[in-house]
Amino acid sequence: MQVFRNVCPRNCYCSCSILSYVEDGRLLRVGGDPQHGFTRGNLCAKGYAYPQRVYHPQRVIYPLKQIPRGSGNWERISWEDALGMVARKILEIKGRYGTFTPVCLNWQSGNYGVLHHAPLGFFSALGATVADGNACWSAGLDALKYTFGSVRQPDPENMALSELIVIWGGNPAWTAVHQMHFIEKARSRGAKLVVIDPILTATAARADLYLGLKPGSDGALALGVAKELLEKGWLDVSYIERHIQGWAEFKELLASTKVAAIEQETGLPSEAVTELALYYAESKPVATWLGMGVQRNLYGGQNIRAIAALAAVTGNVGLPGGGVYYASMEHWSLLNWKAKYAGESPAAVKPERTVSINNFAGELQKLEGPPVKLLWISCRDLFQDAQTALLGQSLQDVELIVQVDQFLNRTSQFSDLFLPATTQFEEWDLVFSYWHYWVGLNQPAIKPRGECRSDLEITLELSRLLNILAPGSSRFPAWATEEEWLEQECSAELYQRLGIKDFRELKEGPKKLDWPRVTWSEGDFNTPSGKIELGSFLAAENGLPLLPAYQAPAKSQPAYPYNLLTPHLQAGTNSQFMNLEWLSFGSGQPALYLNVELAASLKVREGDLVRLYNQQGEVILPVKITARIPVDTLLCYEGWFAKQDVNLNRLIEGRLTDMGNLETGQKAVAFYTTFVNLAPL
Ligand SMILES: Nc1nc2c(c(=O)[nH]1)N[C@H]1C(S)=C(S)[C@@H](COP(=O)(O)OP(=O)(O)OC[C@H]3O[C@@H](n4cnc5c(=O)[nH]c(N)nc54)[C@H](O)[C@@H]3O)O[C@H]1N2
Ligand SMILES: Nc1nc2c(c(=O)[nH]1)N[C@H]1C(S)=C(S)[C@@H](COP(=O)(O)OP(=O)(O)OC[C@H]3O[C@@H](n4cnc5c(=O)[nH]c(N)nc54)[C@H](O)[C@@H]3O)O[C@H]1N2
Ligand code: SF4
Ligand SMILES: [Mo]
Repeated sequence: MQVFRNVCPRNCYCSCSILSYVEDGRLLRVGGDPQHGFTRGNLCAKGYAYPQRVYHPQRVIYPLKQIPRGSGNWERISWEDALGMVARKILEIKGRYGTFTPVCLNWQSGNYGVLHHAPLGFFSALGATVADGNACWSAGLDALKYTFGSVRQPDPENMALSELIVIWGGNPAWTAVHQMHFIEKARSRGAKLVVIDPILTATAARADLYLGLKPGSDGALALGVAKELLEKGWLDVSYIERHIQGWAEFKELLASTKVAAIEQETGLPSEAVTELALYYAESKPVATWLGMGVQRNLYGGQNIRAIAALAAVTGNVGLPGGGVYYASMEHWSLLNWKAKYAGESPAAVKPERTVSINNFAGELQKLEGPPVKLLWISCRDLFQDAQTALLGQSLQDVELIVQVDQFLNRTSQFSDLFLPATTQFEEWDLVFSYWHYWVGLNQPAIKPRGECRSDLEITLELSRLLNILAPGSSRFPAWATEEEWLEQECSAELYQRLGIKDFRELKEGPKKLDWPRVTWSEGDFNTPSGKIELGSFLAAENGLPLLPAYQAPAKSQPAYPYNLLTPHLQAGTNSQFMNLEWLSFGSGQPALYLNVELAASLKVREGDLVRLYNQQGEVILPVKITARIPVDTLLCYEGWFAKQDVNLNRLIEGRLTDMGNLETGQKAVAFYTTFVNLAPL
């Protein structure tokens, strides 16, 4: 038996290091890697199920052509014919329109490995249209940028040093499983855990204090707590005086905040506000964790600003065990990003035209200039977007649709060509985390199955073909192998901070970057004023409130009285994994969760089918009854359930959040500001 090192490249906080056990060229099983200090020898259930994914009978291992589109009639085709068809089409389009902008890339979160950014580099350098924006976190990124100047968080392993951990709109017991170790470590020393979430999640179930507020009302709660602390004289005045800009205005904002309005907005009694204020007052350091759930609401950005303000005025920024956690991307700058920028600098390789990744179907129809005629889809299931009901109409005039993936998914109905991608066990790659500082390597533990190729290899071959047919048309570098690319990706500083001289040394185990464990300890904020900006002129210039003022979320209308929440599921990662037998437990089946009282009033029983609908469309789901959600809120986990597909996102209207364009080019979709009605069938 040989043992190889791999990393899980999913869009997941943990980026686990994997030990892959191979016999006779076959991946027998995988295990956690004890050398990875963050995951400490553990994976999640999805991670342990990888062998089933690699050898899944439905995994596509040869290029396929669908004749005609939408028929499900897939025929095998050679790589040469498939990529030849794409290259000729790209050039024909250029000839017809005089520009490559009718060629479009839609790429997102299927695989965040460094080399998987290659399609971005290739299509940007070509002068094509590239879908930009980000489904996860745009509003929150902007909110933190306005407040602190940069999105920067402490080492998440430091959470073990906290006295109080307050999680706002995150469910790490499912979505960041290994962080729970550091939370429990803190608790074993007496720390307390507070969870603020409309749903009594698996994380909330462990909390010392759980506040089940109304969706979108976090800002009201945070301001209410700050007001209470101010009135009791429990704020950190010395920290405020040294580090905060806009304190006088913020104080006025608190003065004008009415307790009755907080109760009304959050649905929480004033005692809950007092209780949370007491937790903040009695503990230091406090770690504040901003989950992504908070900012998937219309005014999610403003709510994040208010929560960050609370962390600041209580003096919980810049000290070990304290700080604001959301995301960590600054260490990604240690990579050269050659794949992402086609071997050039970010400034030199800008897409000719962009289209929002959010509401992609709707945005395609609004695009100015030549329409999209060729669409390349990689690492994406378009049914994860909002406005999915428009997809058929928006894609019908696209003359060639190419999809690169491991499985035929919902998007495949629109694809003409399907190109089979390798898994992380069949390729070289480096994977960085957007949460912790460990870096790991993917090395080919097994040969690619069938004719699978990595996104980089496919991109390289397409580039080569284009340059044969029309010399000079593609600027994408011709460094041939994945290993050559990785050599180009690693900067000297990266090696130095990892304490290695060559990326191949990571075969011996993942390494942790030498990177600051505490953030903002020097008070060196990156804002224009150099302080924490509770009053942000930059925000005001961008048409946002100067202060983290609370903006009430959209309210339900009589026709659609229920707020539908569609958060992330336990047994999958977005659209991935639910086609594996091993993972059809727990949240692994589509269901609509109804509050027990609502179910009684509607005379609906467990397992009954209901029709869930709004002005966008409808879906039919079996009911599960629960006491864990409020009576006017409905819950259905997002994801793709291969056996019983539900086009859930046709219900997502695609209203935009208040922020997001500063950091990711596009405002995010307010996925959780969705209202529906339901009718028993
Ligand atoms: N209703 C609702 N919708 C949501 C959300 C929500 O909370 N509610 N969350 C949103 C969020 S945060 C996100 S990040 C998006 C995620 O949605 P997407 O960006 O579409 O990401 P995934 O579903 O993770 O993966 C997409 C595809 O990538 C494929 N893939 C995996 N590895 C590779 C590879 O190496 N190469 C290629 N070419 N393909 C690969 C997978 O098989 C899968 O089909 O969904 C969003 N949609
Ligand atoms: N198992 C698993 N892990 C994952 C993923 C997955 O799909 N499955 N996806 C990965 C990706 S791409 C992402 S973006 C992250 C997302 O992971 P998380 O950060 O945990 O975010 P969400 O699942 O979107 O939402 C978390 C919680 O926010 C709550 N919420 C909704 N609206 C509000 C609100 O207004 N206020 C408050 N306080 N809470 C609210 C929801 O009820 C939900 O319980 O997880 C990553 N990890
Ligand atoms: S999905 Fe997340 S927790 Fe699970 S193996 Fe992958 S990185 Fe680890
Ligand atoms: Mo995400």
